Amino acid sequence: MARRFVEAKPYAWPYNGELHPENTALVVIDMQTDFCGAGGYVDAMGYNLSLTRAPIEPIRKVMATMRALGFHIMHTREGHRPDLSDLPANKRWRSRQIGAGIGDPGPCGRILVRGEPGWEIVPELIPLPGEVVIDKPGKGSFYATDLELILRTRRIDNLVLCGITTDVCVHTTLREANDRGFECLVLSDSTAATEHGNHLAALKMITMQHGVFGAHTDSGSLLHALR
Ligand code: C5J
Repeated sequence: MARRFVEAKPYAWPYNGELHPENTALVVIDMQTDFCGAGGYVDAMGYNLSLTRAPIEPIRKVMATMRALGFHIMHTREGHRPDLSDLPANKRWRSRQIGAGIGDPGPCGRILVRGEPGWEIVPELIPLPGEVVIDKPGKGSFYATDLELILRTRRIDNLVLCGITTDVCVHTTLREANDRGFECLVLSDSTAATEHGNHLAALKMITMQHGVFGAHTDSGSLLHALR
């Protein structure tokens, strides 16, 4: 098969040009109402929702194209069991200090609890039947989930990462994936942080050491390469 590269920083991605629907997954991280909807967790903390909502449209476009081309599409949701047995006490305590207690009631139901309205993926990015959805109790998508098993079983080498937030769940997942040998690309306009400076810093970190965690580009460059 012909080799194909995406223009990216700091190197044309993937490193070996082996970019195919069979070996590549789009991983859409935590695009839930709790992170980008009115009345959710991020809103309750007082952060600017326009930042975390900005990736919705670029992700929608990339997902539509990658679906049509037959790439693997995967979604993650951060959330806890209703009995909170998987919620570390320090995570709960910290969230309560900022007025958005995980497990406490809010306008979108109990914050970050599985099955509640706020925990659902936003309507624009609803998974299709059959797409993998990973429920995770932490920031990384590998910790305490079967994501790695699914990726290895499907022989997936490349991960295109997008979603919320650049500096927390996207970066944690990126680092977990990179250490496991997956070749990662972050879509810079399809991810956002609760502070724009953190978003920029998180992208810059990727480019150190000639791509210490992989590479980043925007959705337009990826779509151009897939044409
Ligand atoms: C956070 C996330 N920021 N999905 N979660 O708590 O990034």
